[in-house]
Amino acid sequence: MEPSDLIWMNGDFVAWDEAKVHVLTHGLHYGTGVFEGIRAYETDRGTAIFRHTEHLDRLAKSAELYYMPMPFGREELRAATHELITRNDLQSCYIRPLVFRGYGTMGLFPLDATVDVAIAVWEWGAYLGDEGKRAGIRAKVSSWRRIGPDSLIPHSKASGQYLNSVLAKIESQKAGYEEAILLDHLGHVCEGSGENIFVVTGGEIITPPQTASILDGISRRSVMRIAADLGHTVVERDIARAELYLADEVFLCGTAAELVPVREIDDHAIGTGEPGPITRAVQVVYEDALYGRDPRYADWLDVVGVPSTTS
Ligand code: PPE
Repeated sequence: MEPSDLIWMNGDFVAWDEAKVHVLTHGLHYGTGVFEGIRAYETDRGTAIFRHTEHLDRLAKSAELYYMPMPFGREELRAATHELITRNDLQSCYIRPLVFRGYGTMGLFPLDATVDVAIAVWEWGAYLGDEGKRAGIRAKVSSWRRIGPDSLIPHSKASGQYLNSVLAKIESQKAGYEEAILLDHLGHVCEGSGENIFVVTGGEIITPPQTASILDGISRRSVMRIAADLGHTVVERDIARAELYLADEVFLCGTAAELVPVREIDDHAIGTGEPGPITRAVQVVYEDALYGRDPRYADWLDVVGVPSTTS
């Protein structure tokens, strides 16, 4: 993050230090924003954005769920992101588009407030550490339940909803663990504070279903496809808390975190206490897909500078 870097705001490229909002911005007070977390990797074909279309689709859906009209279309945001990465001279980066209710209206009825859009890009290392990706992390089941579908919208990647993740993350860090695992409103396993979760038992790969208040993760979908391509059975079903402790392997996945083995949960060693063979095998192919090394997943990459074929 250099002051010379640019940020895209409402159609303009502005200097990093000039990308400002008013203190009475609606989203700052009420969390009325939606966002995405996307990554671009250096590949043989050039800098490539992983599953860009799917992320931009989810951004639009997250906005729609909160009655927020998107002032820019998917193609405009895609082109802006390409130009931003090029102008900031980045070979790999994290990409953060944010759509939020802006300045000018206070109070809880937001439909008259403006909708602003910003995109920032920066270099962001391994979210749970390089060592975590290699050797696995220690996690704690949070005392905070994941937001329920009867109070907020788990399917929307909305800014205000992240207070839930923040509480869980603080609790786990203060207790000496690297990540929190949240249960859903019914007590079933849901996900990490910023990752989806997979459990491996008896050779079967299990992950919580859409009805378990998960974020419909794009890494999750990619991992499910890769695991199936490797010949594994992948099942979406509710998971009981004790199944975590009894599992042969557990891993988390998300854009920022990528694929991270979990070696211990609530002080129970998972399997042998080291990343298991299925986790490792899926992790290797997943990383190959991210870096464009596996031709089977070449169409998941949006190469920066290459025009869209969809419009
Ligand atoms: N659940 C939550 C709550 C979540 O925030 C993420 C992504 C996922 C699951 C995985 O979704 P996907 O990235 O589509 O596979 N979390 C983003 C934000 C992290 C942050 O600290 O900010 C991310 O990974 O970019």
